[in-house]
Amino acid sequence: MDRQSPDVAEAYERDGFVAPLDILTDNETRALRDDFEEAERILKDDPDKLKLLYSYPDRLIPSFDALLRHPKLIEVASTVLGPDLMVWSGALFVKEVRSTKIVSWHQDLTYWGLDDAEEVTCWVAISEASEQSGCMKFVPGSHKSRIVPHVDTFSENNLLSRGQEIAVDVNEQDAVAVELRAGQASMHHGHLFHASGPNNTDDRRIGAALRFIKPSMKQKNGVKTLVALVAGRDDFGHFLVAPSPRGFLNESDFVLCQRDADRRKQILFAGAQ
Ligand SMILES: O=C(O)CCC(=O)C(=O)O
Repeated sequence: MDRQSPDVAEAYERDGFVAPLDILTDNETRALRDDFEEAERILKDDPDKLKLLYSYPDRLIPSFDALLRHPKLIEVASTVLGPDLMVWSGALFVKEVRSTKIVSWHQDLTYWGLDDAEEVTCWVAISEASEQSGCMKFVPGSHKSRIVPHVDTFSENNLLSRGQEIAVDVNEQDAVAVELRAGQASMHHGHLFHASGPNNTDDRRIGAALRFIKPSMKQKNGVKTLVALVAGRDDFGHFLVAPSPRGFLNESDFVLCQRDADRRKQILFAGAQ
């Protein structure tokens, strides 16, 4: 889809998602993947730092910080949220070669502790996301329901933090598989029902889930989580605005990320058994 088309806003309003959006060149996509896989190699014997890398690639690798500010992403996110944009999280969802890992049906905003729904995810394919490799599936129009009840499964096979899943029936027949070539993106609403299946291919399926929010949002418990201010201004001071990474895998950036991860744990696991 042409990202400049007025249809973007219309399709988003109607379906709760828009895809595919052409965002990155092959070279830009390759450079991001190379940087991420180089960082993985460097951290392979340090599980704590590796975990932070998956959650905070944008705070630890300069090219991922630049991705949040990519003019094409800013343009599509602004279509929905306006000119002032923060990124609340830029975590990676990685499904290894022939991995059985899945993501169960859920609505993103269920457990993030935010006070409003002024949020949109731009999910950028760093490698191909096909039905075979476990691309996301969306239920068009489901964003119009408010948050429905979820149950925690804590299943080992689920990439979500609590293995949370929607407790009401989701009709798989209604779902649309959103296939993306590497470098393309989808955007989806924080109330949209979505899920993804296993990776049955010989390549890793790597996606960066960029959570754009309006600076007027806040955490309901008053905690200031770490965000990036990527366009316009912050007139509210509800979040801790992160500096750009001080280098590639900089030690003080790890400290910043670990502090934020500790704060977020209290939010993401609130009420869990
Ligand atoms: O990467 C996936 O398969 C799921 C990602 C997801 O649920 C999300 O970005 O909201």
